[in-house]
Amino acid sequence: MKALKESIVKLNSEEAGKHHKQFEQLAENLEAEGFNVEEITKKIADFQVAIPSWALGTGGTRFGRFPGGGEPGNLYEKIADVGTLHALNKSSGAISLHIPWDIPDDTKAVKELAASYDLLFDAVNSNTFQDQARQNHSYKFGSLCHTNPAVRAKAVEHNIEVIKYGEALGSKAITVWLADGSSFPGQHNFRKALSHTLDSLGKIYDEMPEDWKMLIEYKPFEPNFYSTVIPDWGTSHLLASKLGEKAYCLVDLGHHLPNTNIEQIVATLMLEEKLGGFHFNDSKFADDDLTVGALKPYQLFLIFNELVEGMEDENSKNPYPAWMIDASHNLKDPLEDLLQSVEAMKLAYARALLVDRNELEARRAENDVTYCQEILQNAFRTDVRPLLAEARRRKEGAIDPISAYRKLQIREKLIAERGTNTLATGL
Ligand SMILES: [Mn+2]
Repeated sequence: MKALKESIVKLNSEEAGKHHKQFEQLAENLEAEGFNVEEITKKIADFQVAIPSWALGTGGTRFGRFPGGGEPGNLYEKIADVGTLHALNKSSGAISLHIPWDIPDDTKAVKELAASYDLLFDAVNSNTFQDQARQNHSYKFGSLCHTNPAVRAKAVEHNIEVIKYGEALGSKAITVWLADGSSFPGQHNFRKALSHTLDSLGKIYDEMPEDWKMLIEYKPFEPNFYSTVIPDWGTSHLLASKLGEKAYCLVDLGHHLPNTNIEQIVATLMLEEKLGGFHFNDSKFADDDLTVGALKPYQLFLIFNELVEGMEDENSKNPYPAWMIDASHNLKDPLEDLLQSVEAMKLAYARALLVDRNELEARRAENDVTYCQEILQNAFRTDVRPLLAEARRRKEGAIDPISAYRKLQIREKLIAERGTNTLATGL
């Protein structure tokens, strides 16, 4: 890791001249518009996104999987990969574990290794959407909602076990995503399915440490195609409200029907102080799990605009949300893809910081619709890449992470070390 850091600093010195010119120009323009460039650069530098342990290998589709070489074969190698990302972009300082794909067999060693890369453990994720080997009760027809109390008890027990793993690593939240639902009309008693789910979540909630959060994810369809037990933010909010103050909603960008106004959902949940977490990805048709910002960067900006508005509201008690990437890709090098995703999020965040909120409110009060749009689009159209590069450079991250990744031949080195036939656990 020390060698990687030195190589990055060396590459930066080669690119410094061009970078400084671009940064100085942008900083001058922004200062002239009244922005505090130092403050904004610091906010960008502090922004951290959790990397999920399942995103470090090549993703598959239901038709097949084409793994690349040098994939991490165990949790220790996954942590090393997140460490590499963090060294390059200085914004991937946390890892989100999925249990049971990545069970920490030796929590002390896992924690120490993560700390050596300056990584924390973010929310842990349970899995009741697959049966594990030798499982005595099947989740085929649901987990926390199941008609059979023994299956529900098994799913509750699994979630409590995930919390225990998380506690040992220093996590502070559990994310619950359920595949529970029905694929045919008549299959579910909707009222019973929801009330069983609430009851099961309550049992998990009661086992959470005092300083933990439960993040409840929603999704309108898939893998079930007629109904899901938690289809939308309203149902997630209903459950979180009934469970108590440690339960929050989690928004996954891919878990909405086409054209849903996600930024408005963000605003509503923050107003209610119930937005606990965020899963970032992008999509064209459904839960495509494509690289963040690959298709709809303006929507991403509008979402960050609401997030920044909520986060900067001093009267709001909404916690600082847990950010995580939730993407799975089958074509690109997973590490390059993650660098692109984190970059897209930071671009949207930085642009949202350039929205003049006082001016926007003043124009809104006058119903100056044209100028309201101008304010947002001026921020969106600002090329903030030099700000991001400067934030990274100051922390000895790479001015250009993708270019550094290629120049330093990181994938080639991983293949030499791990071989071409490795297969990461996950989907
Ligand atoms: Mn998700």
